[in-house]
Amino acid sequence: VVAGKDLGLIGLGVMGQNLALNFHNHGYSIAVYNRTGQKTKDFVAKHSEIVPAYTLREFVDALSTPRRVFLMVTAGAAVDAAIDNLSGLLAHGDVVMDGGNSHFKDTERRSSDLEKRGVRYLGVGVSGGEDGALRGPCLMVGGAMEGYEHVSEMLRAIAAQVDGPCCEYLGPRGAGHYVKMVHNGIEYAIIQTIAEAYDLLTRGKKLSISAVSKIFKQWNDGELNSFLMEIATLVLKKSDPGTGKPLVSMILDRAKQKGTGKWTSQNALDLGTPTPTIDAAVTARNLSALKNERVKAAEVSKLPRRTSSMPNNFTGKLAGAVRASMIMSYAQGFHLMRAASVEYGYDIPFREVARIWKGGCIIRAKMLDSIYRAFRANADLANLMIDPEFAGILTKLDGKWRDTVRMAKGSTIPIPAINASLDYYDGYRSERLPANLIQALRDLFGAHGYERYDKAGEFHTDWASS
Ligand code: NBP
Repeated sequence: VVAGKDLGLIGLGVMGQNLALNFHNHGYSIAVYNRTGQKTKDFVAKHSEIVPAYTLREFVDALSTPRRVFLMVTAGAAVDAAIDNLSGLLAHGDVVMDGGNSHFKDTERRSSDLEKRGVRYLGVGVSGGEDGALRGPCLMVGGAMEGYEHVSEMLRAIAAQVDGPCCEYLGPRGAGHYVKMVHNGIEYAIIQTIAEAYDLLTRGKKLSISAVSKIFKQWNDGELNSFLMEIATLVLKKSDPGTGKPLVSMILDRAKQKGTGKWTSQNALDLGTPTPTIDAAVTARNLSALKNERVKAAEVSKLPRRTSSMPNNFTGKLAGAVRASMIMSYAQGFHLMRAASVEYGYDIPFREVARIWKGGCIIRAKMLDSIYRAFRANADLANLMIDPEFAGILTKLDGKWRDTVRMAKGSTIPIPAINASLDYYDGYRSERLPANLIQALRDLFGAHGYERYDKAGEFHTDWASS
């Protein structure tokens, strides 16, 4: 009798191939299937220890039962197609994992469909890109707990290891994909913040790109230590073989996106939770995409001559502003997850989210140690900025942050993320905001009523009468 394979993986794209190798390298036997059979042939020609299947029947028959199936296909219709083709071949108790960047609501729908047929479904957020997939990704798992128990050992084995495996069960149904979505929203916000720092240092302070790379390297050796800062230093160091110029200076300033940042902002609006730095980052990408319009507008409406020059101590101030904006990015992401945890009944363990984000994923950063401590001290922390450690850090950064925003405004260089972060910080800590006037205006034109400080209940005024 030939023993069934430990795991079956469907989808031999960039991520799927590397995950299959990662499972294999950790001692698990693997069968693979890909819609286009040639890709399977090419893959197993290089990796003969992995078992190919050319039909889904062959694939499911190759697996030990209850089966473990990992889908790594393009998010959206491809996941539904793969599940449709597979589900008739599965048995009660089998576990299906979706490792793609699926929208959490799709995962909710698929898990309820498959649970009805006795198949346990897990939405597994995978972060770390192709390198992470091979060497150790961060795995954010949501779905049926019984399903997780059947696969947790192998998922924890292939995950990055930083203070334990960077893999955790984060709640039922779409919880894992939800956390992955927010991870990507934070990623958008931090990338935008780093891009603004680069802009202020090159166009504002007129430093060379290689000088900025060195500054980023210093930052990365300190409190700003993070994967994104590290790769920013590498990117800025790279020269273009054709022109000899820094490669980044030859790259069109028009950013693309796959939508996970937008999903985060859309969901934050649905839940009524402010995520202004993430929203600003999504909007900045949309604005960058309007390259042709920007070029025309720059001809018609010239930006005023820059009046302020950046002082000598600007770089130190900017480091403070970048750190603060990064803290705000995490603060908004965790604040949003807290709202979602209640709204969708996920009961997300925030401390564990901070822990598993320390390794394998794109937003791994030194400050996650402090975030972990904050949620260990208070599992129900409303916002990172009221954690005593972060409150102290932000108080120290306040002056540098504000000076950076002021100087950027004088220089006409847009800093939507750093600016939105500061307004968020100030707004969240404002005991009083001008929403009293908003309430009064709504009551005047729409009789929407208002509440008062001195009396309980809803009030309405005939504003026109004297
Ligand atoms: P690729 O584009 O490299 O591969 C896509 C895979 O999906 C191929 O194996 C393709 O099969 C398969 N597929 C498609 Br398309 N339609 C299918 C269908 N109807 N039925 C079955 N299989 C189908 O993608 P990737 O970069 O490996 O990403 C896979 C997932 O992982 C995505 O959801 C992505 O968002 C997510 N992700 C990617 C990264 C990253 O850094 N790239 C990181 C984290 C998460 P074929 O060979 O027959 O076309």
